[in-house]
Amino acid sequence: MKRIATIQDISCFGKCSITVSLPVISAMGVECCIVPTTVLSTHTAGFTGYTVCDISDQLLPIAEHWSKEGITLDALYTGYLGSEEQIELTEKFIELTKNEGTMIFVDPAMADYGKLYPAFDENFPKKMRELCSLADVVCPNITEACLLLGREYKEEGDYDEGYILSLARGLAELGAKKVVITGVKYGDGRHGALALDAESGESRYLYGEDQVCRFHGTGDIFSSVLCGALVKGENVYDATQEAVDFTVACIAHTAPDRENHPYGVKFEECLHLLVK
Ligand code: PXL
Repeated sequence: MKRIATIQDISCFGKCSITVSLPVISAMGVECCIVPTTVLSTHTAGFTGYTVCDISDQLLPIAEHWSKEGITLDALYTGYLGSEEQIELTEKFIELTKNEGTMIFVDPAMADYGKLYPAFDENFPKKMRELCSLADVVCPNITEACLLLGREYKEEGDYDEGYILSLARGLAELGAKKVVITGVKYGDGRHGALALDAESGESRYLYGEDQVCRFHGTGDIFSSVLCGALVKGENVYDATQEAVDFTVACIAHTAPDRENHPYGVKFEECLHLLVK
């Protein structure tokens, strides 16, 4: 059985980060060890007045204990990190716990629709870029890719395939062997992700059925499936297709009930699709 440790926050309500990654990765038959950085009452996008308790002072004691116990990891998967200090602690965590063969998977969750999430200032992407340079795999959306590279953000309808590929190549230059750009939508109904295998230089688009509705937390669902599939030995194209298909299935399942479920997808009722 493969083992992933994921370093992210716990948003008690709102279906994102650890409350998504743990069930998704478990359903894939992969052990998921959680390393919570912060406990929030809700996520920060679309809620106000949420509580925040930073518990990242536990990161290094956890890492030191794990390495003393000889705990080995097939992957370290990082998601939303609440501050530059948390990124620094995460880098130290990786250094202390990775061994030969540990895949470092970074989802630089910090922005969407052309904007940083409310908790971050403009210096944050530079720090996230440093974490990305330690990664074997990165999977940003288009906004995150632009912020990481200091490139101009282009809206849906304004970009072409050359633009998306140049973002992926720019990120590969930071060091990642595999880059997956999520949330790519062309006006003709093609909607999915671009996967670049930097070692071979090949890239491929993986598409799913175009969805009109957008839900928060789907990026975390996508990266959890992608990380799980890669750890299980799938190539980056098959793994990306699996992530696209599952994310689309969750959105399509939830869209008719959006009124009752505006805050996230009903992924629980789709988990059986991941069980093999
Ligand atoms: O889904 C990413 C995410 C995770 N955790 C928290 C968030 C967000 C996005 O806004 O606020 C706390």
